[in-house]
Amino acid sequence: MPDSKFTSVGNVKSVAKTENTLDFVCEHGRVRVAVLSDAIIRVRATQVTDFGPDFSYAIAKTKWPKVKTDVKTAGNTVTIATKKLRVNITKTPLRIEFAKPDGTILSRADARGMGWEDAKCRTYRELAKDEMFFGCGEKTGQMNKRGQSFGFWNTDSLGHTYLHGEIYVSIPFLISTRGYGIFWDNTHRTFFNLGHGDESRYFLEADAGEIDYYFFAGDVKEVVRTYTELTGRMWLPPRWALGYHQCRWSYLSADELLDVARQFRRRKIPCDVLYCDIDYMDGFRVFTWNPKTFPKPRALVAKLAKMGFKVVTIIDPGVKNDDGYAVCRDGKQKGMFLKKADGSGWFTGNVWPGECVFPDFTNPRVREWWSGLHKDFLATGVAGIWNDMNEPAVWNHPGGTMPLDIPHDYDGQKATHARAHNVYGFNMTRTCHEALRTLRPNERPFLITRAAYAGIQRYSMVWTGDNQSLWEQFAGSIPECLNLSLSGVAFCGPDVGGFSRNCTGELLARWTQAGAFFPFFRNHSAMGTRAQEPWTFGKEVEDVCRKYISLRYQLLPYFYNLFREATQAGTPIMRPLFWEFPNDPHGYAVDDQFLLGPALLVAPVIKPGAGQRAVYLPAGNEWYDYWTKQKHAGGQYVTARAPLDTLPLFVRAGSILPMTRPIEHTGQKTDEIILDVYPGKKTSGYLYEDDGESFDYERDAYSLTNFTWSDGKLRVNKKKTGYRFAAKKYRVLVLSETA
Ligand code: MIG
Repeated sequence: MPDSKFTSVGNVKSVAKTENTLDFVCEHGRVRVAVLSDAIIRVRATQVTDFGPDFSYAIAKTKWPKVKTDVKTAGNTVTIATKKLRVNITKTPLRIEFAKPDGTILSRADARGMGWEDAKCRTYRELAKDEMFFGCGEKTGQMNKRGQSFGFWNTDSLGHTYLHGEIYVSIPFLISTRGYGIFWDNTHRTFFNLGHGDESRYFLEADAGEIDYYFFAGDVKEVVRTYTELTGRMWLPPRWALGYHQCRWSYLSADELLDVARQFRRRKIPCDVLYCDIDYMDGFRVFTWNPKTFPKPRALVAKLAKMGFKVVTIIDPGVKNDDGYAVCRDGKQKGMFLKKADGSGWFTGNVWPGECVFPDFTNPRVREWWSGLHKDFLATGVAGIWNDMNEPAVWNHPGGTMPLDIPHDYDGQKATHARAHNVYGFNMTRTCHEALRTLRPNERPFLITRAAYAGIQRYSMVWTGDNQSLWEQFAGSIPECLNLSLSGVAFCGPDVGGFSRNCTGELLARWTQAGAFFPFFRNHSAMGTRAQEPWTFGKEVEDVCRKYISLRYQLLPYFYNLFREATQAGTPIMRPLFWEFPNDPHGYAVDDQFLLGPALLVAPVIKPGAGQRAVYLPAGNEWYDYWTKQKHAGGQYVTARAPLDTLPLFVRAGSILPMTRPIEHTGQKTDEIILDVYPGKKTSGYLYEDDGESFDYERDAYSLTNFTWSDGKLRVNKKKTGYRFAAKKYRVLVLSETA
């Protein structure tokens, strides 16, 4: 038995109460249960005599207003009651049960409860018969994680498949369909077993450290809202980041990049962002440009800007170990890099530049220094930063990362890499975010990171790393991004077309169709694979790509609404069917379709050769086929026609989609909003507008307009009018209500 050495915390020996906290001294450790709000309970446990400092990189909100709590002891049980929860804690032995105020059980400890196995900490909980799990951050495989087990350990995983549990991002956050969620906040290697091998229980464990978890009571929406209240929410990205991005490892020179830009404009394929992957650097030295191939970065960026393109450049954590290189020399002088465990010198490891030293991003002093390095670099006018390899990937050490004993500052707490690993990339990208905010105080930053930990949404969007040009991985990107979206990271997406292996024309056409509806829309491919830009497979595929990239741009007002919703309540932009239709049980099983916001149902064609597909229309609403405008009842499968140029797409009856005429990049202004009306019992929509680039929206410089449609008439209700350049013209498109 893997758990034969497990020791639970045992019986309670004494209880003390302070404010909203109960402290239990147990036979084998201490347990602290704190009420943060009516719906959030924090549970900590330690096997040593006292708790460590209360510190977490993930948590954004540390001060909670006092909530009314009732604590009662009756016999063997202490009960904590809030407006939304009842926590029943039995004392011999200590077991925690969460229930609704009416007594309905939400979650109960398994007979083993929580405790220790050597350095490991673990909590066992009962698994209910009908329980399903979602969230868990960036995970491959099916959307419902019940019956699965996987680790959380940020891993550079080129060539990964659905069998790899540990990939780039660790967000140990679980959403249960039984009306609760759990965030397991431990940065050591973590492991979730969600009923794998034994369907009567699930368990969460970490290699070391304290048990520290947050229990959220509520339905899925409420759990995501409160989880993101605790770990923070994204800011509104610059509007251009919602456009189409084109990348390649690598465009090898300024001329090549300019050529790609010209192709987009000449072919009238909309695009906003071009990337410089690692080869723009001088020998892979971060913060430098290759003087031969990218001799005048400032001029290049300016030239592209004139054509309506932004440039995003990659920055890796590894600093070439070369004392002739200023970043390395300066960093060594100032003691910015990680040292070996025995103190005998810098820790070195190999990545792209050859032998490298690595900044300790868990040290505030190092973060400030690294942040400062962005100053000259950003003076080129580069618009955004891409952080890669920040798991961190280190090729020549076992496990492809640093030895676990490398010492880190961990914000003064001193920890080894075993504890710092999962927050290394988080802190790198956070540093870059802070640099952008400092250097460009009223400009919304754009960052893309590969590695992350819970709370990353405060600093960056996340793309899902090195996928492959395979149909199965295209299909897998739907549940992967849905779960990531439910885990606080609403702004996410895969490499469209697939990174490694060779894409085919059909796959690119289908993936671009679908990618147009993901929050992040970037085509990227690996060195050595065939070219994958939209025009590289001939006219038919190019036309399909143009059509859907254009549609994306026409839908930007709708997308922008959704991004704003994400900033406000952590609301996912792409949503599983059950987000909008929790009472339709079939929606929980559908992970080859998704909703974009409340109104659009996207059903990508994920099989080669398919000319049609079955689409499940959620119950409780009627749906219009976007292309034929034919109306269907919900709660059934329909067969959608899907020749190569047609992505099955449905609109919820009762929606008004705000759109614009086609544009080629977000710099092209349109002063007219097209309201595409799909009549239902009640028909409404809205439009959020601001300048798309500054933080003035936080100071009321935004407009919010509500629309309703009834009796053949549009009603406009201006709720907020803080944005001076809000659209003045609306054009209504409406289909006949009898269609
Ligand atoms: O070892 O920078 O996931 O997007 O093109 C490969 C080169 C390093 C991995 C990233 C990929 C990027 C590539 N990088």
